[in-house]
Amino acid sequence: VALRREMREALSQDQIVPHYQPQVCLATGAIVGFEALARWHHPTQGLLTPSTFGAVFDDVELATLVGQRLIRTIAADMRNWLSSGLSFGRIAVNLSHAEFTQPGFAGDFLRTLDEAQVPAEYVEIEITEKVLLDGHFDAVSSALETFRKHRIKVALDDFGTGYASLTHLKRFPVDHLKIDRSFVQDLEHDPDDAAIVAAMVGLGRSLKLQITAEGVETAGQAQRLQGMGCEYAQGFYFSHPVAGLDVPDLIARSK
Ligand code: G
Ligand code: G
Ligand code: MN
Ligand code: NA
Repeated sequence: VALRREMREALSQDQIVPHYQPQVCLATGAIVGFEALARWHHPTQGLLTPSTFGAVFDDVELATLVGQRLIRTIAADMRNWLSSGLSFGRIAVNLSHAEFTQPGFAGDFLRTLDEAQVPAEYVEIEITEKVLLDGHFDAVSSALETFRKHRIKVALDDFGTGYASLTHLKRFPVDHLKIDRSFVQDLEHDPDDAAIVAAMVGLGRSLKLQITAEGVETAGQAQRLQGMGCEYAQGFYFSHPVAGLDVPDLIARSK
């Protein structure tokens, strides 16, 4: 209840903003896109990550309000970048199970992009297995179909951490697997983790999915991943998430 009041206040003061973390091609180092991550410019506590306010994404009303604000800001950022001729690749937007329960959600999302004159194909959505498990099978399926009809790619986030990951790959249309960072962090030292990641990469490749390893923090991890046939990566080794204003610089420096 306190969070609800605080979050409404935060939205009215424009304190909720997206930051952007690059996703890179391991072979070339080129930035192929960014993941948008919610941040709260808290008036007294500084810049907060969803570890402190992520509960908003579980509440239908708050998730919808915050989600709408974020997508509007992301669309405005993308419009600016497009207008200045910047090639930023694809922007991945995290969507929660709560947002999918709202009727008309996919249509509203698409309308926001359209109003900003941002082609939908520059956007990707990231969902976790929780979205797929939530019992709203028909609503989720039809939203995903709508997104994909507009050439929005669907990424499965935190891949490997759920209990039925393989079933989901069969039942839902997914384009992109994001290997959870819990498997990546000890990759160089734990042979079991290395075997698991190699298997996930092999699975993704045989299903012709894009594969991105998350949470890459060292050159050694990047090298091992590339050796396993993983094409893309994201993590502090390449860059922390940055404010929208810093995205053009980051792209310029990566060239
Ligand atoms: O940025 P950080 O690592 O703190 O993000 C923590 C978690 O919060 C991640 O799992 C991420 O997917 C989730 N998250 C970040 N931004 C958003 C958002 O805009 N919407 C939703 N639903 N989840 C988000
Ligand atoms: O669950 P999701 O993949 O959306 O989570 C992304 C979160 O992971 C963000 O909060 C981001 O800040 C964090 N993150 C991004 N790169 C790294 C990294 O290299 N190491 C660690 N520990 N966290 C990372
Ligand atoms: Mn994510
Ligand atoms: Na993840």
